[in-house]
Amino acid sequence: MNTLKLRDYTGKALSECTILELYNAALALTQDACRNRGYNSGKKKVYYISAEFLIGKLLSNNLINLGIYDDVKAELAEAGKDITELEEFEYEPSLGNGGLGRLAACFIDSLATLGLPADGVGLAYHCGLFKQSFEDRKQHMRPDYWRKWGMANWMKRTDKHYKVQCGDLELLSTMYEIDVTGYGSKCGRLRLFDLDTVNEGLIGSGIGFDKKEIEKNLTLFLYPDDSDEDGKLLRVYQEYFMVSNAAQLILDECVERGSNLHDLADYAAIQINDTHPSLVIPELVRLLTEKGIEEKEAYQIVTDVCAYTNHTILAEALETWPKHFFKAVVPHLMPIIKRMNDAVKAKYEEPSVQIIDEYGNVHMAHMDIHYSHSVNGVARLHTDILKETELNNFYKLYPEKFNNKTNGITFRRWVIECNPELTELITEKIGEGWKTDARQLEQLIPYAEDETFLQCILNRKNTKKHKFSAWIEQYQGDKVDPESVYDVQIKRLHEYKRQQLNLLWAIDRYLHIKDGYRPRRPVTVFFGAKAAPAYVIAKDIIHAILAFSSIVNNDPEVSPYLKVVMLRNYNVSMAEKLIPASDISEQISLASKEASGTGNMKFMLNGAVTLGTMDGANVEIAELVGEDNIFTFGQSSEEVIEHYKNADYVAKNWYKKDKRLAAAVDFLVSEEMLEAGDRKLLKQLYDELLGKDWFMTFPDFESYCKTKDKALAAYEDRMGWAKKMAVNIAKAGYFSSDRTIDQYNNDIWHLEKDC
Ligand code: CBF
Repeated sequence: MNTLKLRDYTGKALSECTILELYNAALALTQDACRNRGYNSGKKKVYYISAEFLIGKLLSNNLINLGIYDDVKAELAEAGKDITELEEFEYEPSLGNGGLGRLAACFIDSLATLGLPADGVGLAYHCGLFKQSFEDRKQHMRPDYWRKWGMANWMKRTDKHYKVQCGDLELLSTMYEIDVTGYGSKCGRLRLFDLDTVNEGLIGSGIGFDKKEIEKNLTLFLYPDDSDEDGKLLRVYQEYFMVSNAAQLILDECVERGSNLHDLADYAAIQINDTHPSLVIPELVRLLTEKGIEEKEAYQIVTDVCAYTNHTILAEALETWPKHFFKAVVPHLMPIIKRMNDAVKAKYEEPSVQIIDEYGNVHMAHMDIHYSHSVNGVARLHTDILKETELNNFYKLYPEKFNNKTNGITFRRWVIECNPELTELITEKIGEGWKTDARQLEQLIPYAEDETFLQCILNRKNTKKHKFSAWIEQYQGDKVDPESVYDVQIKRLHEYKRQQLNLLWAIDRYLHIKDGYRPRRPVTVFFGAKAAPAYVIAKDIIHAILAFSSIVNNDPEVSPYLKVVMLRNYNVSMAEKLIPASDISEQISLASKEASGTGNMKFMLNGAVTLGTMDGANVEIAELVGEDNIFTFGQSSEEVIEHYKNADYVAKNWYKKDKRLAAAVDFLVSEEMLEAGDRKLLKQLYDELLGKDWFMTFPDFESYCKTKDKALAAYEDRMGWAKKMAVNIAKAGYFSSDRTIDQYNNDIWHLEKDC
């Protein structure tokens, strides 16, 4: 029973409190409730090391997990206060960027919920990614000072400090902790390291700062601009700082729990989330040998402890650092990495599997694979591609290490919290069980034939669409018709995700409407995306979307039928508002390139229907819902891989033979666009598409347009559409991160549950 009352934390009547006082009181209450629950513990613990934890706002999620949301809401209501005011007041932590970071956040929620002893380990960025605004229809970036108002109070400063030596530079860390509440369970922890000397005053205009001043800049930003050498070096400093702290913490804690270090694998599992934490491997070898363990044995211990998750096949994200970077930042690790490389070389001659290549570059993923006991991909197709193509030479050496762990999402945040309307409807039909056992959602299947239920689903979607429409108008002034189809693509801006394909469709529709076509129902195309600071074409795509939206939205002939909305500063909180309101989930990456996607799962769970390629986890979604309940199009991953192998794709040929496509592409540099936008940027994008189109937008254009037309037509059969929604919701249970984490535990970590 909850005995904690908000008024005990305010010192005065709630009705007299400011919003900040109420917020801080709710935060303190949450922390006490968490302490009362206690923390999952046990002999063996998993340390999930990640450069990102995109945790989203914390208050409501924590209150829900702790089972006290309704009590706090009622107490506030009694005092004439509305809990949504606190929710809106809360500032979203900026500790992550995209899918990988959001996945890490879902995982720590599930780890706590399942009673598994676990820590997330990362960095306490001051400004995280950046805050996006649009000026002159271009992306502008400002520091995101998220540790303000009450937010910093979520991070408890501890008295743990570690020395981290980087060449001549000695850094002293401080560890912070954020409680991670599980749903009806004990809690876990997110442990974030910072440097007291970091100085936000170093930030100049935009997000610029002196990249050489490591003591002052180390944890200012997540993924600082690495377009120059100093930026790249800074990333290596960050990565080493993160893992050295993690390694020291792990060894300390394991010894405290009784490990003699030879048996470290009985006390710790380390999950290396992508290659950013890979240096934990040589760092652990270094620390173990310092403590008297033979280097050869240290290799084995580290291999038994570490497991590596690959999140992408894109070369740019498979980190490779020149040897001289390591000599500058971690000279003491270089001899270890060299000896680890020699050990590999002695066993395997094949050049493509070496850790250090012939040019002296260190391949982080290669080190991970040789010195971990598990290598997993994040969706079935992705893992197959790793095994058969990208990492085939490694798979041949270590078939037993490779395994798949299809991603998942926490249903607490992605439906219970963000869509209480749908949650209530589901619970009314099938009871509470699905909240802890997501597979029970399947019990909804019979209701997909029940017209009353289907009407309820439509009504609740409608409520969410109206709410979002009101919110977006207030937030950025866009007027959106709730009767329009909400067609939504929200994710990082990357050419492989192909926001440009969606834009070309919108241009094509615009041209049709100008030609006199009058669609039966309007469509609103929503884009939400940040482009990495140094990613020029991604920024050009944002610019083209903004320029085009200004043309469409201001054209009285077109805007009753088509609107394009580019959301400013897209983040987790916005996704929580928009996903429940969405009709069509755009998952249109070039087949083979999206490792999994997790947005696709969130949309499905909230009754949006996927329009997507057979890529990443879309493949598994398609299998689960059946072809009547998803719209798929485009080249298969096999075809795409074949084209890359043969290097036979020529964009211009597609442009020449498809008039509709050519008209849409040409519109990018039309008079209207050049008036609305910047000639250089638009021309740059046009040239990129015609001259390269590396992610093969053109070959998929025709089938995309046809399939989208089919989806829009299907939308008009409201009962038919509601049935698709119901099946998607009912089949979403597989994508609970509780299932994913259970699989990690059963196959890789082998922890005992503390419950
Ligand atoms: O596995 C989580 C996600 O990671 C990425 O975002 C990544 O950063 N590599 C991938 O792009 C997604 O496909 C994947 O879902």
